[in-house]
Amino acid sequence: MKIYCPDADIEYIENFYSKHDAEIIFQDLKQNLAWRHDDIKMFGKVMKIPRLQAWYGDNYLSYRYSNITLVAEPWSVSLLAIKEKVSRYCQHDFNAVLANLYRDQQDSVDWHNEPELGALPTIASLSFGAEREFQLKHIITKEKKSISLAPGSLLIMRGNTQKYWQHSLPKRAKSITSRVNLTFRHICL
Ligand SMILES: O=C(O)CCC(=O)C(=O)O
Repeated sequence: MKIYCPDADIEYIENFYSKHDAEIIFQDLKQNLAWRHDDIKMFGKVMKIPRLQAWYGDNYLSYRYSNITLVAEPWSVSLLAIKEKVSRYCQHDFNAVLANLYRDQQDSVDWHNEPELGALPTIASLSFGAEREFQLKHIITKEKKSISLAPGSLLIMRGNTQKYWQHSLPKRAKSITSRVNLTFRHICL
């Protein structure tokens, strides 16, 4: 299903994995990925980022944000199988994945886009575990869009999406159980 956003190319596939398979993958990723809890420096203060993360990819690719450099762990068997399925659907080659573990409703990711991925990047984002609200904001018009990301769903952002839209996953007041997100990317070498 196409999500209508001006200056963007966004597709949402709700049942990319069945609910049954999504739950098995969720438990596996939650237990077995090399989760880390990094610090970031914001406004001169050091604080923990509000989620756990893990970074996997080809040949020790590194990923840099907010003064943190993550060096890729080698692909696990299960991540490779997921990557193959996502690549086949998207007709796109990915060489890295950033995994996010949102432990509860207080974990989040702030507004950002992905300038380090170059012009017109394709990002494929898979969701497992609790359903969470994903928000998009046009950087010029400030128009907002919100998509509820179901477990087993795939969200693909292509073309101009990163140029014109930021995205975030906000904290929530009401209690929410954990969620794992995988965002497949192609890092330009
Ligand atoms: O968890 C999500 O759905 C979004 C993750 C994200 O924006 C990111 O990893 O850059």
